[in-house]
Parts: sequence; structure tokens; C-alpha cells
Amino acid sequence: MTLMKGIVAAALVAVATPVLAESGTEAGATTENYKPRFDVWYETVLPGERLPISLPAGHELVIGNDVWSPSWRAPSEATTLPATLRKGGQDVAKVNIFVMEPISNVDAKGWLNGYRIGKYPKNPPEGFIRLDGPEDRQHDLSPHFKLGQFLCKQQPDHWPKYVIVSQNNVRRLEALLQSLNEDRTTDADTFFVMSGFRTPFYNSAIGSAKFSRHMYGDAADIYVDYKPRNGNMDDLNKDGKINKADANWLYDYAQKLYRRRTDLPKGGIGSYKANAVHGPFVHVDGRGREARWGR
Ligand SMILES: [Ca+2]
Ligand SMILES: [Ca+2]
Repeated sequence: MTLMKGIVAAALVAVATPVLAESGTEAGATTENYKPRFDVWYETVLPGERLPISLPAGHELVIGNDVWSPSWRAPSEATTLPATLRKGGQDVAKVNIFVMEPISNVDAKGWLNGYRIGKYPKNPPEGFIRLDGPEDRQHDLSPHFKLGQFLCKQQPDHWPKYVIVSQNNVRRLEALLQSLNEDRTTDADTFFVMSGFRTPFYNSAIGSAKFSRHMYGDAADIYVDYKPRNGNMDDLNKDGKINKADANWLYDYAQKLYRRRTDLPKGGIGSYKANAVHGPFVHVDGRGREARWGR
């Protein structure tokens, strides 16, 4: 799907009616008349749990070989179930349903099937999306973001890997990308995500903030890398140079956009200059209150 078609479709779907609770599995909260946020979307559920939704009249959710009903329960093992929301025989949305590996499977030393999670200093998540091999990186989260973009940089050759990506994180990134495209700043079809999820082990190893939102999949360090696609930030402020001013330009743009988008939870924005190992980038997160730095 082209970016603009995706955006138009996404905008149509995003005018939405209530959606599933962001955690996907919040006890007690059933989402009436479920609609995905975008025409490509995802949900998470723990093994053996129900999806707390009801479907609008005339819709069906086809999950693998099953048709969803209120008594549907996720399988007992972590896996990915591609699902299609249909109305009157037409596909309305593609939804990946990630059956998570529960955090209770992490052993006493902080390992999960050979992948080092570490220990959460507080508020451990309920589980992790599991990737069994490199091909699982291609699973779609939304029209312009894939699961593999958010992986922690540790243990590159080890599988399975585990990741958390919050729906609000993806919504923030989609909103920013869509707005930049509408404003003709870029034709980029995604952001380069320099850092998405970090396990507590990795977060601690790189000396990051103790309660970093990266550990909850609710933060992303990003830049626009489209013209040229060379692993570095593009010249967003069009001054012929690639430097901190381009990160600042994206920071200012994100700040204005997120102030308007009151439907997105408040969060942090930070601007960073290049160093020996990376170019300029911007951090965005959903910590629940405004935080600003680096500008
Ligand atoms: Ca570039
Ligand atoms: Ca520039």
C-alpha cells in the first residue's frame, strides 16, 4: 500500500468509535463496537484469555481458521495470529493478534528462553510479544511500522526475541509521519527507529534512565531517513546541512502536533545531536505528562 493511500484509509478508520483498551487485555473493560485504530493494526492478549471486545453489527473477525465469538480464547502458547476484520464480505482491516509470553515465564535470573530481560524496577508489564525467527520482524503493527523496527539491540543472533510496543507509541509515530507527509516535508513511508523497546537489562547496561519508557515499549528514538536513505537524518530544515538543527526542527514540529492531538497521551520529547555512533535524532514517549529536553 502506498503511503498516501494508507493515510487516507487510516484517517477514515481513525475517525473512530471507541477502541480496545490500549493494553488489549485490561480486565473488565469491554470495547463495544470494536474498530482498529488503522486499517492495519494489532492487539495483544495473554494465552488463554479473551479479547475484550464486541463487534459492530455485520462485522466478523476472522482469526486464522476461526471466526471470533465472545467465547473465543487465545491459544495457550505465545504466537502471532493474523486476523481480518470483515464487513459484508469485504476486508475492513488487517489485525495481527499477538498472543504474548507472560512475564511469569521469565526465570528468577531474568532470562526468558535464553533472551535476557532483566528485572523491572517497578510496574512489570504483563507479557512480551514473541518473535520466533527473523521473518517475524515483518509483522505489521500499523500502516507504516513493523514489529522488527522496535527490537532491542541486544543478542542480535538469538531467537526467540521478545518485544513490547505500546499502541500509543505507534499512534504517536503514525500521527507524526502522516502530518509530515501532508505538509510535504517528506515522502518517507516510515521513520528510522534507532531505539524502540529496551529490556531492563539493556536499558541498565547503556546507563539509561531507571524508569525509561523504552522498557515499556512506549518510547522511540527516531529520525526521518528517506532522501537520501543513508542511515542518517534527512535535511528537514533544508539548509544543506545535516546536524542538530534538523533534530530541533523535528522536535518543534512534534511539539506543535502533539499539543493539538489531545487524543494522544502527554509525553516527552527530546532533541539529540550527532555523536560518534549515531546522527541527530528525536526521542518521543508517552510518560503521561509533558517533558521536554535537549532543545
Ligand atoms: Ca537520510
Ligand atoms: Ca539541515
